[in-house]
Amino acid sequence: MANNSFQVKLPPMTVYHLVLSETDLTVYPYITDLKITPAIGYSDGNAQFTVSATITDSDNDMRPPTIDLSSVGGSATTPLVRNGDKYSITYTVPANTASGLKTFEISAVDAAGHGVKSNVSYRVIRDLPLPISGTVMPSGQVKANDSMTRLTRLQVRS
Ligand SMILES: [Ca+2]
Repeated sequence: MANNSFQVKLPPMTVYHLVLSETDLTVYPYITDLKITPAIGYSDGNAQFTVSATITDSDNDMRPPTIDLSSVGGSATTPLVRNGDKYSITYTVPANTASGLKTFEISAVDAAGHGVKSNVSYRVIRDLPLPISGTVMPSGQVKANDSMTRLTRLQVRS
């Protein structure tokens, strides 16, 4: 040991528990600016969202980061698309996805087994189409046949 420095050579794909100083933590992958846009959408098969983040690793041994999209019918290890330090994925929510709040976990691991995870949430709303059948009234208005809808009057223009 010279100049307070030392080297630890670790085999890849092995998780080690090391006591690290604060300085050594910079060798871990690091996620910032994580966001999802938009954060809400219908399950009508047309809704898209984009997850983006800045992910860095100071000693450049990070493996490709992934996102778990299994709660919306995607792969649990969907790769993020890289553009420099920026990573993103645009995904279309499949039709008939169960409504509710979904959590997507972004995961970045490096060759030494140092890992970091971070979450974003997305709310899926079930699409309830309005009934389109109705009765044309003498006044020219349309009265919807479905009593469940609040659309009870609709002006018909020629
Ligand atoms: Ca690293």
